[in-house]
Amino acid sequence: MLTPIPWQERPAGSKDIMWRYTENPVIGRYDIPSSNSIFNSAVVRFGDGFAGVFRCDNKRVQMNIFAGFSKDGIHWDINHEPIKFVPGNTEMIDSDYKYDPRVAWIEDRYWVTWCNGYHGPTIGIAYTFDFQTFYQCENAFLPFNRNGVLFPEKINGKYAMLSRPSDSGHTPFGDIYISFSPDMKYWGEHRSVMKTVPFEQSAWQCLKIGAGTVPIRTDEGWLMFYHGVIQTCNGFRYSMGAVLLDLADPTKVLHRSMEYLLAPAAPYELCGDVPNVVFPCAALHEGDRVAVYYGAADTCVGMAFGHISEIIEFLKKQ
Ligand code: BMA
Repeated sequence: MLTPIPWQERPAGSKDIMWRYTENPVIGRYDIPSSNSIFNSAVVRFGDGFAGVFRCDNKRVQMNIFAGFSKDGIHWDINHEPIKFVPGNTEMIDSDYKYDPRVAWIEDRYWVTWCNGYHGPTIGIAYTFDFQTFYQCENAFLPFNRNGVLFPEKINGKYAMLSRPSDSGHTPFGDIYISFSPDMKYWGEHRSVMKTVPFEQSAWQCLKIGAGTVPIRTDEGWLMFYHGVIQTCNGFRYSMGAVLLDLADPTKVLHRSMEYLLAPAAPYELCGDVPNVVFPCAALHEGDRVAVYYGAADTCVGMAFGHISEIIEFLKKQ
């Protein structure tokens, strides 16, 4: 018997397509002794429970990623030491910092991608079988790039990754691209997937967008949660939307959020080290249920729930 994914029914009287877990945040900023904040983190099924890779910034505010485990997907034991990588398909590469991990199960192992500091941010890749030993591979791209998210299976015989070319700082632009690789080492066939939307049509995603969760295979297409950003007079505001990509050709957008699915509104999303941030990095799904894990205000981790069929219907109406 698989352990069920975390779940709560939609609150009585709510018409929201997605709703927050009432016990949010599920991971607090000080949940390990060294941490200043624990946010933008990725979880997956593992054994008879769950495992994950967590972004913990320490009290010097250095960014690093840590493995963690949970029986129920809600209560987490995060290692107190960051992941120490061993060489994978190349020699060890310098890494000044690591942040915003994603985790995908592909065929026989878990693949971790993250924003890796190598003369600026780019996409780091590693694999693990057990969340104990992590094998670091070649970076996918030249700097600067962020939000590398793998598809959970090969597409036309190749690994596929979404990413967001960016700049060296708090990038004021950015669209989502896809790249393919025969071996997880050499990446090419870079194609545009989706762009920001003009302010007049969907302002929450008019400045930049970035891939969020490992796409979920559905009968209607790949369902992926992403973040969109608007520049306000008080800085960037990050919200969550979703997209359905064509199963055979994921460069094709079938349906996409014009309304957001979740935007900063709860106190822990509005207040924190960086206010007004909802930043999805992982989704667990089971039958028609999905639980999305998102970083809140660059400080803690929250969960939001939805029914996949309703999210798809919502996207089709957009
Ligand atoms: C992005 C990344 C994320 C962060 C977000 C909001 O550029 O740095 O890690 O959550 O900004 O500050």
